[in-house]
Amino acid sequence: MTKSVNVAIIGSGVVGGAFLGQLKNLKSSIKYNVVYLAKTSTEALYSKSYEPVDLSNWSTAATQATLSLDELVKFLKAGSKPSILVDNTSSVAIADYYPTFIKEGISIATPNKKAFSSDLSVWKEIFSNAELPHAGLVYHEATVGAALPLIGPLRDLITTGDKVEKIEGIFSGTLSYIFNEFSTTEKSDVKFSDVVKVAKKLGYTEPDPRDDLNGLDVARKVTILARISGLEVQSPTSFPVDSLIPKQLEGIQSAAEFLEKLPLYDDDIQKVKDEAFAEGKVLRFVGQVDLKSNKVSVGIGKYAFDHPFASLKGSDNVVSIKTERYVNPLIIQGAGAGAEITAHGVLADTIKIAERI
Ligand code: NHO
Repeated sequence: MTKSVNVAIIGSGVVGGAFLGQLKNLKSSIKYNVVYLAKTSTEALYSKSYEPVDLSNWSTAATQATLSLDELVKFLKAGSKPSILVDNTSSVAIADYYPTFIKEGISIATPNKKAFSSDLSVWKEIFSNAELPHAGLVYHEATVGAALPLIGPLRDLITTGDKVEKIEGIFSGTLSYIFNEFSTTEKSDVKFSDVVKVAKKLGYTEPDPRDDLNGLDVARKVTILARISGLEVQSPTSFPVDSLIPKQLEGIQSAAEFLEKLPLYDDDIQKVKDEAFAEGKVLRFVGQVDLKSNKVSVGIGKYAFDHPFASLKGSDNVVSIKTERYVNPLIIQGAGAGAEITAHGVLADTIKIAERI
């Protein structure tokens, strides 16, 4: 008999839309019944009889009001099949509900970093609930490097007894692009503010580039990797994070005014770049977890021209994991951003769950 699972999907934005496209074309021996699709926080597609949503016309089909999270748990539990919740939003409210879903036996696949990188108590509740009998499974590979294999391999190393010593990497596709263009192994006078503007124009930044430049996204990713490695990081603001937003521009209201004034501070970062260049080094925006000194940090680092971080291209991520076994660090590199790439990370997690439940 064909195995089948019920899937509830929340969010149909950049990643959610790509996820639905990939799920529609998935060739699998398991049948994925999308029994609930919340397109937005107010509109959903589902039927009381658990009739699967038609993925060929989800964007135009008539919707009804979304279920509350409590109602969604009840709806999924009353279905006759094991259930997977795919959260393709960045909602804190949904993230805060993960412990309940898991305790109720509903598994989760998500690229939403909020639950895993906010207060440590949420992390602990999620993973202690996951140990309960009949609990749901939790997969969140796409919360760190889009679909780059980071969380899975890291957990495998730790489960099999390896000890992580240091993780260091370029975790932001946006900041990877900005620094790869700004600080090169060839002498260049390209201005930081100009690179930020081009990155925005190419759609590499968040709508407000300050959400990339403040380093918080990287801090969240580093928090997740640190916690998996055994470091009890309280929150993504509990360790030093160097923001790239000049102090004097911190109080500015609009993104447009920020971009207009950013050139006034080009000389400061240019000086740091020139000093690094004179030492044969480039600047990169990195996150570090040092398990020997129990320190976590995010900020600008200097790397020799022949270091793997110096030759990065485009918006790629690169992560170096040094462990007792990997004396020469394990280097994982590749695209760390983009809708299709992120969506396939979430779908691969959904498949792993479906195979196990
Ligand atoms: P959108 O496009 O804003 O979509 C969110 C959708 O959720 C919207 O349709 C909204 O209406 C819906 N929604 C919100 N609350 C809801 C609720 N309560 N009920 C129902 N629907 C609700 O956001 P994205 O871009 O699709 O992102 C979705 C999640 O994936 C976020 O948690 C985000 O952090 C994560 N994510 C996105 C990307 C990406 O490519 N956009 C990446 C990683 C993770 O690797 C990607 C990347 O670019 C990383 C980063 N920018 C970098 O490294 O530079």
